[in-house]
Amino acid sequence: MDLDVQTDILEANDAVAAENRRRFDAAGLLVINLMSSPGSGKTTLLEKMAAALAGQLRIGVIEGDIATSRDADRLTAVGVPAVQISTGSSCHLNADMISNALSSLDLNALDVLFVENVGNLVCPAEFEIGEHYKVTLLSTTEGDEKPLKYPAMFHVCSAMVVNKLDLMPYTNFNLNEATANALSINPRLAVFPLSCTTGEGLDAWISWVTSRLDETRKRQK
Ligand SMILES: Nc1nc2c(ncn2[C@@H]2O[C@H](COP(=O)(O)OP(=O)(O)OP(=O)(O)O)[C@@H](O)[C@H]2O)c(=O)[nH]1
Ligand SMILES: [Mg+2]
Repeated sequence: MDLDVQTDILEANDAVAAENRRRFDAAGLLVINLMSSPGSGKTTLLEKMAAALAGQLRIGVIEGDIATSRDADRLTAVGVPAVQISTGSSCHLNADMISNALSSLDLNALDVLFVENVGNLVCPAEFEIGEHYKVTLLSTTEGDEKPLKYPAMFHVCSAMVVNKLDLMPYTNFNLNEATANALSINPRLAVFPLSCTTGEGLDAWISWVTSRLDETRKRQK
């Protein structure tokens, strides 16, 4: 019985996600769902991208948090149109929440919409929101075994950003081990080691995003 209820919830969510995707495609928009543990650096990465892409790509953000509008405020402060969803008790964003937030954004005025999901490596992986790509962040302070402990997250994503490379010398995090662990779950995962603090590795990540935009636009034609 419980299983049926869960299946119904996911099916209803998928139908709204498909409608969200139609809206994104009609607006010629690339949508990337960013997911990670709390504090891995999702909002910081968005701030860095906003600075790096200013004048080249128009980015917008939907922020999902249990409470506060602090992350949306951080992006608004650097000139990015940002909408905050406060989920209350929910540990993930769902397609309905995204659909409602879209009315606060001018989709035709954007090239890439990033959705920052609620910080955790579990439930956000289960819910489609209509995005084109799912991306996870793993930071060097979290442990290189995390892909093995939270396999669903790494399985559903197209890319993994390994953030906080600048802190690696002070931890026991092994980048090769983390990469091998993630690829053992998902061999197609693109891996981007970087540091939001020093800027090392940001270029490769940004070119992955711009390539996905080109590819998505071709499919949308
Ligand atoms: N040393 C270092 N600190 C970083 C880096 N990236 C982010 N931080 C710091 O990590 C902390 C958390 O970063 P956030 O960007 O708020 O993390 P988040 O994933 O958005 O967190 P939630 O929204 O709570 O899930 C902040 O103090 C950042 O300044 C990095 O590359 N190196
Ligand atoms: Mg954040």
